Amino acid sequence: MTQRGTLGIAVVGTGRMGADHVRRISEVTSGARVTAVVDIDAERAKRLADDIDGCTAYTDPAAAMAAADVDAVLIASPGPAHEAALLTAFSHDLPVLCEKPLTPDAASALRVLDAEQRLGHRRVQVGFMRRYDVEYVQLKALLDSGRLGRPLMLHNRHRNAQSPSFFTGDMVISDSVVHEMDVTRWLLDQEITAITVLRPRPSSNAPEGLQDPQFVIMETDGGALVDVEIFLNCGFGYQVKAEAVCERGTARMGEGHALVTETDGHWGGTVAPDFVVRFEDAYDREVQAWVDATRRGEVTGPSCWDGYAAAAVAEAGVRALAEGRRVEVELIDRPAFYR
Ligand code: ISE
Repeated sequence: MTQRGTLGIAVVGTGRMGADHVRRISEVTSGARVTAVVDIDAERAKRLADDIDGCTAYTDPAAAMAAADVDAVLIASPGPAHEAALLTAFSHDLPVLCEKPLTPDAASALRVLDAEQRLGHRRVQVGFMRRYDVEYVQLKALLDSGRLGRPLMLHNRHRNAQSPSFFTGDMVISDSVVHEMDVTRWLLDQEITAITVLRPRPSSNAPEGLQDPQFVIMETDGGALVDVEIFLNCGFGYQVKAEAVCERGTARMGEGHALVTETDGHWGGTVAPDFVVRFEDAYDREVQAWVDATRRGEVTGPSCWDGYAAAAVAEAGVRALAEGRRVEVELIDRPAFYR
């Protein structure tokens, strides 16, 4: 711990998400400060560090994690780099908040699971931030109450204004729909057993060769059906909506009932431009919960098991997209360590 018991955090990856977490920890989160930023782009890391007292810029995650003023690690680098960063954090027995996906596929996620179990205690909270979104928390509380009866179906719509230039059809599943995979498991407390991906004619606004939108259907071990419209080039903004259809009623979230204006014969509201804006409050709550738990010597929130389970579903989804068929999800038995 640095001065006054404040958690010194190394942020690995200073792209859109990592830079926003640096801002969040520096300006919003209590009980923590950024003492290291890491990026292969040395200039970008230095520009961030120069604006923060006592913060050092690194290009090597291992060097940052060995620093005396680093007590915890927030991994916000691209998914394929997560396994190495996690294993390095484990070698220093550091607590980690790892942005989703834990890793892009089941095999690498299992290597992380095995390494964490060898430590003998949980070290990772996975960055499935929708579990901290107020509307999703209310939806889960309602479903858990039983007031609507058994959930039969979930209808999801997940829209981005524009996909990043590097995005592939597989990433639509493994980097975007992975949120609905986790939130389905969390809302229903069930595992996903099979996945099908349907391919509408791509939007003319999607980059050449990108299958966008896609329509995903998932089946759960509790007999529920979950569908996801994933549309990453909708053009008008960032929207995440969900509707639970239960035996005795329905519940919807994400309808955007924030500020509604009426003027000049028109009425309406606004649509967030991207996920950093739409889920700002959820990210704030997620990171504060991680810092508070870490300072208590605890690990809470989504575990490596949740990261592995989502990776296994995503891997099956990528196959379903490629092969045009329903693919069953293969999961190992859940270790007692994660029960
Ligand atoms: C991004 O990484 C996210 O996590 C967003 O929530 C998602 O909407 C976006 O499609 C992903 O690329």
